[in-house]
Amino acid sequence: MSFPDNFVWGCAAASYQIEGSTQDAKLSGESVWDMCCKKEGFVKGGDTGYVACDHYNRYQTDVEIMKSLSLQAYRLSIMWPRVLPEGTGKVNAAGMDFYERLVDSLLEAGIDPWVTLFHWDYPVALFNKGGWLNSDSSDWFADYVKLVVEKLSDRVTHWFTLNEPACFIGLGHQTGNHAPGLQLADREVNRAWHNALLAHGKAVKTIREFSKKPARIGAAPCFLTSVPATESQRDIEAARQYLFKIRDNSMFNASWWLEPVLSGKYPEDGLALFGENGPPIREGDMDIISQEIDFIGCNIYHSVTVKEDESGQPEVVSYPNDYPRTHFNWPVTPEALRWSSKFLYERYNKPIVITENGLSVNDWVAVDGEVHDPQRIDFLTRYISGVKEAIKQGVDIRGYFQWSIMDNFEWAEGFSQRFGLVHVDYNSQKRTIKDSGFWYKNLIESKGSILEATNPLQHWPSDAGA
Ligand code: GCO
Repeated sequence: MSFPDNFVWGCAAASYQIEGSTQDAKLSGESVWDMCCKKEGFVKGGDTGYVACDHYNRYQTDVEIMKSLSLQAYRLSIMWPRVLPEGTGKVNAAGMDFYERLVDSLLEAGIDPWVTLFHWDYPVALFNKGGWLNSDSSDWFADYVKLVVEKLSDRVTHWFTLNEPACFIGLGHQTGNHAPGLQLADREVNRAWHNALLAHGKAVKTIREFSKKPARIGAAPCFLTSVPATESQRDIEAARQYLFKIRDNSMFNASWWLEPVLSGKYPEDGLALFGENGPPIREGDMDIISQEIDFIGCNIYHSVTVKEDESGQPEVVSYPNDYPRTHFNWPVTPEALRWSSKFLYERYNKPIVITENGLSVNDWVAVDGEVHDPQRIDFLTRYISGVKEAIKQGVDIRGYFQWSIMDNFEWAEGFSQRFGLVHVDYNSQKRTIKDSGFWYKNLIESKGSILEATNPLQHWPSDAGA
């Protein structure tokens, strides 16, 4: 079996991580990431996104590289304060023009732009008015979305609302290690969360209402995913239960986002856990939040492994010290995409798009001038084989977006984590396509069939200590 003919092969990146020119003379407003980059100790080594990959000035070169790699689609995001420096009101025409030119170049190169409306670069001007805690915040977002949709929807047909609320609310407003760096109590965190859910729903409505072409809309959440320790029915059920239950007050519980969006209600176990610190739900809110979407985007990098314990409950199996890990120290769990997509599809019956997947490797330009990254090729081979397996078992997966087309600014980790298929020298801005980039090109051109030549063990290492 190969991948379906209409399966979409792409790469992803995000505005703040690659564009640079964030606080430039071109009238962009600041984002909360610009704000936090100035705080000592916030980002490793004092790195900032002020220049990053200078994609704002070099986007044509980057689109040429994407074309040379035969990408069919590219998932980009729009920097809200670049187009609306104050978050609302006056438009920065030069900023909007940048995205128009980028979209046009992609289309000329035969690459379909899939646009994420918010990937964490929140306008400081709105943060100063309370940001996601302000009850107007979902309307601010909807107004911004309307502007973008009016400008781009004659050419863009695939949209994502918010990227990873678990990160920008959970890490941004609860643990504080992402921008805007707040550590709030559960009640406030849930208020921000609820406003983000409303923003998602209003964005979906806005896209449907104003899009010039029929739009396909998804969300791109992230959450803690799980894989079963063995293929036994009991471990599979344990992994499924673990995925969907609310385990603690973290925003990384899958159901805390998915249930409101896809079922129109918060999960009971979460409401019970938070009690009076739960989200401030007003009449009508859940209808707004649960607007019909066309697919679920999955940003998945790794999973916990779960088995059924003696009392029949899910139990997390710990990874031994010698377990394979990426440069980020994330465990390599080849079955993550296979099981997560299957569990989600069985529960919600919505098409799935893998919107992010990849790994960081501390790779460098070798003496021969090339970048050899066999671990990335191996990782992608294993994970994408899991996608193939899921499709074979009937899961409706429409596309795969590797994270990321190029090395970039990895948030609080600065430039210390390289996720790209293309190496970036941040001093010279030289781009070097890595071995994995050429491999991915072959994968796309063969419609995934080069995977047939390999037979990656799905259970790897064989028993994860189970
Ligand atoms: C994410 C982010 C990306 C990260 C990537 C690697 O959506 O978490 O979208 O911005 O760079 O996930 O950590």
